[in-house]
Amino acid sequence: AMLSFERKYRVRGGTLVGGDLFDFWVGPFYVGFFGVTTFLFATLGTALILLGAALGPTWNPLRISIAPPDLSYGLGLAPMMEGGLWQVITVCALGAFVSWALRQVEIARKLGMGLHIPFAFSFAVFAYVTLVVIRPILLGAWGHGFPYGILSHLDWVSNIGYQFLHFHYNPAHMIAITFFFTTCMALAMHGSIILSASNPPKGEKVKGSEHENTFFRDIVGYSIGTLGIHRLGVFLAISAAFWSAMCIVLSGPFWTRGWPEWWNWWLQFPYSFVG
Ligand code: BCL
Ligand code: UQ1
Repeated sequence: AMLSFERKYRVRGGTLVGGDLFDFWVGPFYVGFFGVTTFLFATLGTALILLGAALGPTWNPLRISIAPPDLSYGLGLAPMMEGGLWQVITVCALGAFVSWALRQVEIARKLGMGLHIPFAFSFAVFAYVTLVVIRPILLGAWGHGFPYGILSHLDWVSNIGYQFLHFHYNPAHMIAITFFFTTCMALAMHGSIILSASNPPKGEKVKGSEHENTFFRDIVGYSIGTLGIHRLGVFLAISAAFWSAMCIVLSGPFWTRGWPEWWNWWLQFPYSFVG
């Protein structure tokens, strides 16, 4: 069944590719040219992961892993069972993520909305592209991508981390983590203020933005406002993904020693703040 407002918004147009050809819905889902390409890339990619699992040594979901080619293949194509599967799956993933972003663009255009959602999602895609395309190209081998598997990708993160001795000293990693944590704090504050304003004690009226503003002014002397908190939230979240991409692209292509050593400039500063 269609919700009462859904019919009103099932309007033609806004498409980037295909004109009216794919401008229709299947159940609640808008299709569009990029709905078709998302579906095809995602289905093929998933099927190839299952194929890789079937040809691999285990069906244990934690242990299934599809590895990139050996470093000796450089930036060339590898045989299917030697990392070629990983290469095709990566193309499928990129195709699906980019298609998804473009489907967001088409729906936003159809509804006469801003492009904030595809803009923000692009930063997550950019972080993935940095891991499996940009950094491997800068280092000269697809083998620098991460393996597709639950435990195997954790092992990759750990190994790359220790290659740089102590990844916590990577300044961009510090910034990324700070943005992730601040994003959580901002959403916890926002979610809880909205729920508290809309759930007054029995018999009292629901509270609005003046109460929300007053709460934050009383407790921290400042309220960013009901529109402002959403601007802050999207900025924090986008920054988390952006600085994640920075922290890993720096590691190898632009800094090859341990990250603790990067701080030598600070330890050798000619004066001290603490005597
Ligand atoms: Mg670290 C990376 C936090 C300790 C080594 N580390 C990261 C970052 C993040 C982080 C900043 C990963 C997020 C990211 O990239 O998002 N690390 C972090 C924290 C600690 C930490 C909080 C901690 O100790 C408290 N890290 C360590 C230790 C090192 C270490 C010290 C290991 C020993 N860390 C590394 C290495 C890396 C990180 C190496 C990285 O490579 C990684 C990073 O920065 O990567 C960029 C970005 C988001 C994405 C990439 C996701 C993209 C999603 C795509 C677009 C869509 C997927 C759709 C999906 C398939 C569909 C699902 C369908 C469902 C049905 C819905
Ligand atoms: C806030 O000031 C505000 O405006 C009233 C919100 O909107 C409902 C919020 O959700 C939050 C969390 C704040 C407080 C934010 C800061 C940076 C003080």
